[in-house]
Amino acid sequence: MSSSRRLFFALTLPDALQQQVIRWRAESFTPEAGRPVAAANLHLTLAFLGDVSAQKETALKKLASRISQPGFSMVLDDLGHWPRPGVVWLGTRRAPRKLLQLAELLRSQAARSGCYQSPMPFHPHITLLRSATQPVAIPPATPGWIFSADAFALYQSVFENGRTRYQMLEQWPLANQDNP
Ligand code: 3AM
Repeated sequence: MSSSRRLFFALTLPDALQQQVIRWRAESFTPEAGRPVAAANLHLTLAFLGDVSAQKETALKKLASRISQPGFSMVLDDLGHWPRPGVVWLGTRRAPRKLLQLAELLRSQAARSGCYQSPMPFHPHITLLRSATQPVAIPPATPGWIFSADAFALYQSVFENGRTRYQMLEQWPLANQDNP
């Protein structure tokens, strides 16, 4: 019998950046704005995979291990609110081509492996607040952090005790880092 797990590929925020973002978030949004995503859950989704069987998970890990893409940096200088899913997010006005290529590669591999991929264009973002369905005062600017990505990871979304926790299952390096 095979079990399935809810999976996605994502970039992990380095610890120092994670801490800077949550400190700034606490000063920048009121508690009414939405429910803060736990620091350890902050990530940039590259490809959502949905419920994946153990067999398909093994195949996806094999494909991921063969990816040879370069690392990249991006400036986190964009903020937005999507009232429909109720999400306040942090992103970039200039998505590096290498980020878009990595996401496209993972999404097309996922689609070929039978994971449904949304036809919506990829909008790289880090979800900061959830349940943000009411109008939110979005700060005019971010501190402009630099997010350097030197690896990508496969995560499992675990729902337990009324909470979602993202657990990293495996991580793969990106090749030599260069400029944004
Ligand atoms: O936190 P973000 O927005 O990056 O919204 C979910 C979260 O992304 C997204 O996958 C990430 C990990 O759960 N997600 C959840 N269900 C989804 C779906 N059906 C989805 N993305 C696309 N389609």
